[in-house]
Amino acid sequence: MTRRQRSGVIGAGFMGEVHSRAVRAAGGEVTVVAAASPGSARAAVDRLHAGRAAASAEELIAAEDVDIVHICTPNHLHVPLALAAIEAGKHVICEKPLAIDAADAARLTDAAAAAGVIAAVPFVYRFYPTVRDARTRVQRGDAGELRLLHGSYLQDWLAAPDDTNWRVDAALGGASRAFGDIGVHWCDLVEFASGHRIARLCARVLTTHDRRPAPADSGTRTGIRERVGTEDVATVLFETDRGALGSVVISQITHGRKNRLWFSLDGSEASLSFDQELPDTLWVGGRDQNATVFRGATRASRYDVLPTGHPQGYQDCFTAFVNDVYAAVAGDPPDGLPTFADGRRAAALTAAVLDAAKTGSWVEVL
Ligand code: NAI
Ligand code: SOE
Repeated sequence: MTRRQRSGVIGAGFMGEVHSRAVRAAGGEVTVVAAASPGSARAAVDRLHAGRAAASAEELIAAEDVDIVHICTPNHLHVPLALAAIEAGKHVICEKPLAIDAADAARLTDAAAAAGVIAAVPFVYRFYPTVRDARTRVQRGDAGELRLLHGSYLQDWLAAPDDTNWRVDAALGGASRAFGDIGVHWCDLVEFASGHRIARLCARVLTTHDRRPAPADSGTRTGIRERVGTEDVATVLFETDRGALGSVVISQITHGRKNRLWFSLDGSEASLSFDQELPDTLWVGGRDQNATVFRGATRASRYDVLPTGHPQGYQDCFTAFVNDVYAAVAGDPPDGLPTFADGRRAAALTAAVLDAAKTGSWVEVL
């Protein structure tokens, strides 16, 4: 019998919990957890169903009973922790954004390749079966030639002036917030489903609240209102390497929209549209009739784990992602696994958006 994969989870917030549930559902075990302090790691052991707490992230990385290091911390810690894990010869799952600087993302990608470890980034929206269905339809030619790729990723959790989080602070989250935090998911998903690559873009960004309370994790006193250096909104116009046009609106201040990642791929024969808040269906638009296609109705994939009509969701995507990481570790990397190369691509897109917004020019995505 093969041994269960042993995961070590660094960071015990929203993602630490989601990763831990996914590890268990994928048949692995969380042997060790590390958090911001030894005390918060001990407090997280039961919540994450972990074997034990490590006193620090470094101790977890060095632990003999950790095969895969999951980095679920604020963004500024991703590079040093991922590098340490790679140097220790561990497989790594590092949360997005892989790095808050494009050069660092490239350095990490090269280091992982040189070490020969599995290095993945949870662009998990790829794991909705309806997204895979859209991708298959595009590859099969059902939509014809794609001409227009468009959509939005809208949230409202930072809509009020008193809303705050470590992501607001550029030193912890990166110089781009709305695009770097959620715009990268949209671009990854649309490039994945369409097969196109964003070749050049122009962009505008907007900061709607110029001061917000300092987040607790920033090391400054909570309650003090600090100047905000990161954007709440980004709009991007782009052209792809295969001649399509596109646009996307990214916002964290749109009242009523919680996690509305929506895209439409418009081709010469059909349009395909996906909404993350209603992920069990894919909309297929035709000249004479439209169809709402249920997940699993026409072609069940390995990602369909429940019968049609029993909704699958976000946590299922994470389970599928960890499952595929485990398959890659076992020597059989599945098609579509998001890797550090995809994290590097996201960092390049983020750098291009910031550059385009600053200069007001079209920017080539490197
Ligand atoms: P969070 O604020 O809920 O949790 C962050 C955790 O990191 C906290 O438990 C904090 O105590 C811990 N931490 C802080 N400093 C640490 C240190 N030095 N060592 C160990 N732990 C430390 O944040 P959340 O939402 O869980 O985000 C974490 C990461 O996951 C971010 O990079 C974010 O961009 C990414 N994320 C990705 C998602 C996806 O769909 N792939 C969804 C949500 C977040
Ligand atoms: C907050 O905007 C957040 O949790 C992002 O950090 C995630 O990447 C996104 O999947 C959901 O929203």
